[in-house]
Amino acid sequence: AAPGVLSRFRGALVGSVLGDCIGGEFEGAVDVPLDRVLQHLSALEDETRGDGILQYSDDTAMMRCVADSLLTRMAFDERDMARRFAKEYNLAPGRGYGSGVIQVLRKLASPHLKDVFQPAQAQFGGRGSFGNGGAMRAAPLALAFKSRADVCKYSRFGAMLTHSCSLGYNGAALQALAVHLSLQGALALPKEFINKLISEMEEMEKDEKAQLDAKALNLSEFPYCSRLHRVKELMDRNSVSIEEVISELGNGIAALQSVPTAIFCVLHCLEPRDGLPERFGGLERTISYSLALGGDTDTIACMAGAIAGAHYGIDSIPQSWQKSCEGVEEADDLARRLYNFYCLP
Ligand code: 8NA
Ligand code: MG
Ligand code: MG
Repeated sequence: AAPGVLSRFRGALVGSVLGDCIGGEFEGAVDVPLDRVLQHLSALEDETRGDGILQYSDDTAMMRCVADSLLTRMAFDERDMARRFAKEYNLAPGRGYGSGVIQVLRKLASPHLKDVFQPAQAQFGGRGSFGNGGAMRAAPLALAFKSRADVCKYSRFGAMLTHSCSLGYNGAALQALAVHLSLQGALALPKEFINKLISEMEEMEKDEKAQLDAKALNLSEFPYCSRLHRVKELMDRNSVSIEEVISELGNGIAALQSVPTAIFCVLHCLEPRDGLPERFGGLERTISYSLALGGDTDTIACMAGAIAGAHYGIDSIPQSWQKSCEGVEEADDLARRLYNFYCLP
C-alpha cells in the first residue's frame, strides 16, 4: 500500500538527514566504487561497531533552522530564518559550511543589519552564490506550503538569504518542488513527474534575471530545463554508467550540477538495479546510488533522500540506519510538527 501523508512527511526529513550523515563519508571523493559504498552501509547494521554515530553537516544544520523558523513563526519570516542561520553557525561553525557562505552567515549575525538579503547579494563580486546550499535545506518548505506556487516562491526567498544567483535559488525551488510532488505520490508516474518539473522550471527560467545569470556564466538558456531533459533521456535508456551520469548531469557543489543529479538518482532507483543488493528497498537503493557518484555526496544524498523519503515513507527506512545517524529523532519530530501545523483541517 502507498504510504500515508504523515509517513511521507517523516520520510522526507529523515531521508534528508540520512543522506547527509551517511554521505559525509565520501564527500569530495572522485571515485567511489560501489563495493566501498556497500561496505560503509553494512557497517551501519553492525551493532558492535565502535566508531559511533555518523554526524550531520551544514545540510542538516540549516534544514533544521528552516523548519524551526516555519514552525515558530507559523509562516515564512526571512528575518527570523536569517537569525537562526547565523546563530546555528555561531554555535557549531565546524559542520562543513561552504567557504563563501561563511561570510554571509557572519554578516547575518549583526544586530544592525537592515536588509537580510543584502549580504548574499555581495557574494562573488555581486554575482551571488550558485552553490547548492539553498537546495540542500529546502525540504521543509515543501512540507509547509500547500500550493506549488507558494512552495516555489518561499523556497526561492529562503535560498536568497545566502544565494542571490538565480542558479542557486532556482535550484532550491526545483528541489522543493520535487519533494512537494513526491509527497503527493507523483513518483508513481515518473514521466509525468519529470514533465511537471520541466514545465515549472520553464516558467522560472523565463525570468530576466535568470536569463542574464545564465549568460554571465556562459550557460545555455534555460539551464535547469536542459538538464532535466537530459535526466529524461537517461531515464529512457536501459543501462547508464556512473561516468555518463557524472558527465551529463554533474556531481559538484553547484546547484546546477547536483539538484538534477539528485532527482535522477531517485528516478533511476525506482526499480532494482544491478550491483545493489536485492533486499534493498527503493530508499536504500537511492542513497547507495547517490554515494557511488562521488563528488558532493552528502548533499546529493541529502536531496535525493528527501525526495525518496517523501515517496516511500518512514517505514521504508531501516532502523539500523536511523540509529546510526545524528539528528534523526529531531528531524522526525520536526516533520510531525509540520504535518500537524499544515495538514490538519
Ligand atoms: P557557498 O555559497 O560557499 O558555495 C559553495 C562554493 O561554490 C563556493 O565556496 C565557491 O567555491 C563556489 N561558488 C558558488 N558561487 C560561485 C560564484 N558565483 N562564482 C564562483 N564560485 C562560486 O556555499 P553553499 O552553501 O552553496 O555550499 C554548499 C555545499 O557546501 C554543500 O555541498 C555542503 O555540504 C558544503 N560543502 C562542504 C565541504 C567541506 O569541506 N566539508 C565541501 C563541499 C561542500
Ligand atoms: Mg554538508
Ligand atoms: Mg555537501
